[in-house]
Amino acid sequence: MRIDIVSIFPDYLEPLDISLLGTARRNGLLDIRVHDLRQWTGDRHRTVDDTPYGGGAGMVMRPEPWGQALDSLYAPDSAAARPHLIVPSPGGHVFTQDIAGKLASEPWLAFACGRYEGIDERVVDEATALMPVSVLSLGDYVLGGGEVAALAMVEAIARLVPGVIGNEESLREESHTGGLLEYPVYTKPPSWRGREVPEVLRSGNHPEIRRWREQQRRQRTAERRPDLVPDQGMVELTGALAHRKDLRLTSAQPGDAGELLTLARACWLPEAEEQGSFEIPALTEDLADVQRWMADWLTWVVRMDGRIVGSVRARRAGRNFDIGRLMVAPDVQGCGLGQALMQHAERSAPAELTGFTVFARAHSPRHERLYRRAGYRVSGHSQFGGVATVELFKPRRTEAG
Ligand code: JFB
Repeated sequence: MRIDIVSIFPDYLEPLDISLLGTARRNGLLDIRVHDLRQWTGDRHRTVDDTPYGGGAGMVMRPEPWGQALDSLYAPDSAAARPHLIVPSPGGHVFTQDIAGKLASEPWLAFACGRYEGIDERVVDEATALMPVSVLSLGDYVLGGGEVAALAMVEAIARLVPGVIGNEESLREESHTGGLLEYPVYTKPPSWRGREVPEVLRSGNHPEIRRWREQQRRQRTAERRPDLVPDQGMVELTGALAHRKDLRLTSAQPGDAGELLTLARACWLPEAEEQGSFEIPALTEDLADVQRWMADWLTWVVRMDGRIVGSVRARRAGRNFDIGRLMVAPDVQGCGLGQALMQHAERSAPAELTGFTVFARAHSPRHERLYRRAGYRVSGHSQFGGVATVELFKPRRTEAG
């Protein structure tokens, strides 16, 4: 594979002489050529930057030297092969292992490393007319220029080129990671500074070791990279909302407590006004209360654009499933989300339970309608902090009907 890298700091790319890639270069597996952009300037001061049109801070890389660089890489009138140009940019598509794998099968790559505020946009437009171009970002943080990104991308790509890594076995293992983080690794000594290597790894029990490593990978991924866990705890919404691809029903996570508290305030403050009393547990509790009860209840949340717009909790109470804290954000009320959450809670009841119970404020036509429609009937009356409440019950419909 040939790789051309253009930069105003060619020394920045010197690490490519070391270790794995250095060896591959010396073996002739990689033909990496680093170029100083300034050789393609025409003026006495070898200027590569100028002030931005439209104003604003910083400088922008002039297009002319980049044009010369492109022309020298790829003769516009020849039918010869052309490189795939990669432009590192904080505004690019995020570079992934998938992209690295695709680029590893290209015979020729070129990297345009910018500095300052970036390169005049017309350079990318011009290059796109001449060759395949990918504008790629290393990740969501700000670097000072494209060189470090090019180093990282070249290393990730080149190690996938057949022969660059001596031991192809390690590549095969990586490709089998299935979107999970790797398990923790240990070597000798078995005890170091009072810290022991996990017993299971020294047991010689290989099925057991495999299970332990899988479990570590899942636990690590959930904890460190929840974004990698596809649709974590994702549950199907049913009924009227089944088609709503923008609503995501999942189990609540401990980190949701704050948002649930906020939603509770938004949902129950109008209730308090209606009943003329703030004596509503859902309204008076604090964050620690929410965190405490979340540990004892099954709680589900529905998200829309990342924000929690609905929630319900439930737990076993004798032979019944006690369902409560049904909440729907004020701006999403009236579309059937409350019903859908009730249904979901009911479906989640353990098989041996025979009925569902909910508590509600008495004399609230809105609640009565919602629960009657869902099949609940008043089964008892009580007082809660001077407020009349009702208990509602619904027998579980058996499979037989
Ligand atoms: C890449 C760069 C700059 C504009 C320009 C050229 N993940 C990444 N963060 N930053 C870069 C990157 C990648 N890939 C990156 C090329 C250039 C940053 N700069 C500096 C900073 C902020 N906004 C110039």
